Amino acid sequence: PFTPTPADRFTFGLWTVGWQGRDPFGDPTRPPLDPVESIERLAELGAYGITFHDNDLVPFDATEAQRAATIARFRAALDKFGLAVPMATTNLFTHPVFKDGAFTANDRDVRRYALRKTIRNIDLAVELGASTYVAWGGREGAESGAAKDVRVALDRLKEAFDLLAAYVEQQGYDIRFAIEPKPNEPRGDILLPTIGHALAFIEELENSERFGLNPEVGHEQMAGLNFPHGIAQALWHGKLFHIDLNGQTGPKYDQDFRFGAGDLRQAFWLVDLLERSDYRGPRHFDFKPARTEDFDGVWTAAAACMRNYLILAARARAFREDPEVREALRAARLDELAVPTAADGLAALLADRSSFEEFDPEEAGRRGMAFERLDQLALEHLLGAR
Ligand code: 3MF
Ligand code: MG
Ligand code: MG
Ligand code: MG
Repeated sequence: PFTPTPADRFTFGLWTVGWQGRDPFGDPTRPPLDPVESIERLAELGAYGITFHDNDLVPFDATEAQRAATIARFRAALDKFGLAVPMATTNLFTHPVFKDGAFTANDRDVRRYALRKTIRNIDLAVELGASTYVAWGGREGAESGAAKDVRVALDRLKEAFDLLAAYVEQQGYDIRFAIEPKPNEPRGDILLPTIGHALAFIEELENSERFGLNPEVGHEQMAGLNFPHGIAQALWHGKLFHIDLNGQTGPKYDQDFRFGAGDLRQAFWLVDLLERSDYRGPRHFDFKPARTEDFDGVWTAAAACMRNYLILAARARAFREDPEVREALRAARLDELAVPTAADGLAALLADRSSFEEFDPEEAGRRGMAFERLDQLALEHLLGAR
């Protein structure tokens, strides 16, 4: 029952299963993985699509001829195994040229190069059928105070996104941008550190309807934030364009565990939220198979990401359908939260003596909220005890 099919819209980054296990303290533990093999294996496992940074597919120093041949071979494999490319993104972080950032590098020529590199890959993304272009500004930040004038850097970031939007408008491309917030790593502090910062920034862009978010589970949790709450607010603003699913155990380095590992309770509430929302985009996994693993472990972890999502969706459904839960939700007055506070209007509120003069805060303060019972029911569903 927990076997994924393309209808589930599960997607993986080429850089996830292809991660070789290089970390700040250790060399790679796995050889490179051919993107064509990733396509074949992910299709076998029931995935819907694959995503990539330009340089996950085409090496940074490839010639024009090598680039064309690589893309042709990749496209043939997509057709053969039936995988889609719903999203693509740019690597603006690996090469030393981006050590001080891309769109906000102090060096102007680096900023111009970063825009051209991005535009070139947007063309490829659209050619391959992508409708979302992700922008993670991993190097847009600083380790020290005077090195980056943050207000001016935000001007440059806005300028970059305004130019990219102008480009896709001019080309008539049907593609939207999804900004991915992250608080730190690899920079000491990164610009647009959380969902909230990014939502506020987007409103300042020329073409703000074209911009939304690609939040990642672990990134918000690195900042100690509640990921399902962040996603709920992104949905509320109509700005959840894409999502990076993975696992994290609290404020640590970016762990990128397989989905379901890490904070399992937040994973449960996240799936409960997504499945009841109007989000119809891919369920995209941005995880790193642990560097202890060989390729068997890589494919086990990839399959587990999808399986865990489906298990959590089934657990969340059972929770919502349980008559005792429905009763507990009423006891916790969730239906009352859905009633507008003053649909009778401000004048009626001011004239309503029962709302203030005759209101008994002592009595209201004694009412139990019955949240513990509700949460225990959720925990028992999550644990499979109901
Ligand atoms: C880093 C990330 C990135 C982004 C990617 C865009 C390398 O922590 O999460 O992965 O997700 O650049 O999708
Ligand atoms: Mg990440
Ligand atoms: Mg991560
Ligand atoms: Mg990510």
